[in-house]
Amino acid sequence: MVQHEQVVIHTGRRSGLVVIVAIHSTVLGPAAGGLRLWRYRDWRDGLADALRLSAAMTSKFAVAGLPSGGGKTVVVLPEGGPLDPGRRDDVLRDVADVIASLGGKYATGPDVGTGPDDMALISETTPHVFCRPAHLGGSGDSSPHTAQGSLAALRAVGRQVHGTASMDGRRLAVIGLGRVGAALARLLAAEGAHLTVTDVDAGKRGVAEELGAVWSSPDDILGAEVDIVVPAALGSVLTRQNVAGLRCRAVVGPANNQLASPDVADLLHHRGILWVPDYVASAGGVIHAVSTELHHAGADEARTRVLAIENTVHDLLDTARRRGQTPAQAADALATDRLRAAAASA
Ligand code: PPY
Repeated sequence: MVQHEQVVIHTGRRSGLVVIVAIHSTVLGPAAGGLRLWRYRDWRDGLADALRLSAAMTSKFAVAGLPSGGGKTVVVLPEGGPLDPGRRDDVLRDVADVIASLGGKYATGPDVGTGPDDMALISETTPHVFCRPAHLGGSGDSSPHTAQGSLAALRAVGRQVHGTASMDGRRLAVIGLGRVGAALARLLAAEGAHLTVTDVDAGKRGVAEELGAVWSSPDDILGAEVDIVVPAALGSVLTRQNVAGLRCRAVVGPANNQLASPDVADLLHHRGILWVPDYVASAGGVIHAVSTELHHAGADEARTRVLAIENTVHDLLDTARRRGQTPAQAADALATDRLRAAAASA
């Protein structure tokens, strides 16, 4: 799956930073995928991230049944403190130039380190950008919808593992309290879930207190005795090594690229731990943005499409069980089928 149509590696003329746009596939339609501003030791690490994240976007759209392709943008930030605001604008304008040069083959959106205001700035240069603030005609912050979509995936898993979609009394460990993780933790707490939470930023302890959640350390939370572990932070949280220490029935959450390597899905399966592929559970944000901005769905219709993740996951788990596959294999097969069908009819 990791074979890309086009990858642009560009040094921004204003910022001097490396901008990488990876277009994995436009077989289903023009590519979309967020803009990640992140620190990497080497620009090649940023490239590796862009390649993996863009391939996951292709699968995300394919399984969601949306006619969009997979792409992603990564800006390699230098090590050190945060970008000052002037430098940030330079970076965003550099990114906007690259996107504009692609002529509509790829549109960006928010990802780790970016939000609606950044999208507004990019839209001064190119129309190929999702999730501008609502007052500028965009669909706004996608994170509440990503959280809703992950809750839908959790409900499908609840039905399968516990016989009920309700999160009331369910024990969950949420890893990461960024925009999506905190929104999801709030939804879960409101429904009566017992939460253990963590974040690399200890300043997020206040969120835990507010939700009546138990605070854990990022190192310990994977071993928490809970029903479901919910990855909601940066990728590669599940490794060959740490899967052995999990004490949960399932791992389901909105983080992208949760597995350090694809074979971790098999290790989880062998341990009897249900893993819903990240690109299925994290699709709520793009489903909402693309439905609203490209397909002109109203708020109710967009919400219905996000909540349909529950049925998508339910069907995937069902298919996997019938075929004796892991959910990852069933999801990959579904994505591959849809891409093949689209390529054949093109
Ligand atoms: C993702 O879902 O991983 C994204 O890249 C976010 C996103 C949201 C809206 C449009 C494009 C990308």
